[in-house]
Amino acid sequence: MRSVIAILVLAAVPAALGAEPPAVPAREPGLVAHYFCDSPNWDGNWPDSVSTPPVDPVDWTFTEYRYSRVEPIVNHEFSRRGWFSVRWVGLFDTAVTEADRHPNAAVSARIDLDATNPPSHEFSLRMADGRTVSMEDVSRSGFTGCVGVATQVLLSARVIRETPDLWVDGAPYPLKPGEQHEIRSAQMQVDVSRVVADGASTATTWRLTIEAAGAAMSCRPHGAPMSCAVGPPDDSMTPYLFEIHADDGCRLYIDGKPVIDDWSPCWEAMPHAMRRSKPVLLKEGLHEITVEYFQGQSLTDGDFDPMRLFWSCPAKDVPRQIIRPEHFSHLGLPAKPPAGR
Ligand SMILES: [Ca+2]
Repeated sequence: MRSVIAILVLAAVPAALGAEPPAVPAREPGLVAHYFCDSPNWDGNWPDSVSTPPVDPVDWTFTEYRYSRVEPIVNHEFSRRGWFSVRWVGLFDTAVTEADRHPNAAVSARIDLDATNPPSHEFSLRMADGRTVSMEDVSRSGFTGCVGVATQVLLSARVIRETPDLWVDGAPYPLKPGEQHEIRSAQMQVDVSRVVADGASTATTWRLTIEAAGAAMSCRPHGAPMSCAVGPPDDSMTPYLFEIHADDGCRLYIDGKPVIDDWSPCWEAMPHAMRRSKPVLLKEGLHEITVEYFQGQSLTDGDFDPMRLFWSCPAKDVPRQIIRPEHFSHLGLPAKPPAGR
């Protein structure tokens, strides 16, 4: 009872004196990025001639705090040689806007279709003139190819013969088994042409090329309704997907829980440089977010190493895209360097 009275008295003092209550820090746009300088060449444990270091990166990153600054998004091409680590911290707002639903991504693809697969809905083009082209058409003996403008492409990884060459906004986009991918655009140049045999195989192969300057890209588990990737077990929770394209290691935490954790060197051109989360169930609103990255060696001067944070939310019709700046905020730039996460 005494403590309750004390609280009541303390609460009444500011009003009695006419003082303002303690100000709640206002949210400001952007994330706070803390930069650390790591030991050059990790003290000799990762010489330039070696692709994979013989030591654990965790022991050589976040070693010397240098500075902090506010950054609007996580979308970098670090061009400096060097050894450094970055930790972005702040708040992430899951509320979706119309701008999220209609991004303009640059999509470029060259995909060899395996016509020996059974005809199915696993591949289809919807052309601007209303025609459709599916795997069934490609498999017909009289098919001569298709060139023109399409508005929609549906792809499943099961139609792919080789590792596809698919790029979205300059980053590789690996197609994974069990996922169906949709590319939408008002104007998308497509070309399905026969691949000239190299003598190693007599099988007929068709190559799909796609070029679109303004496209929306989304993916969902194969067979799921187009409007929802994963059925949320709780109506108040929505599944979100996160991806990081990084050379080298990266981590993502939301509300303190690991969502992506791959603290290993990785060349940007390798498919596994795109790290994908599992669906993350979140309530709509603000969440704490921490993103971490380390840059190990760049093999050449002037090399550009990416670190980009993407999201998608099929349940809210948000295709895969760099997370826009409207979703990030922070409560002020700290005066002191951070002491760990
Ligand atoms: Ca690197």
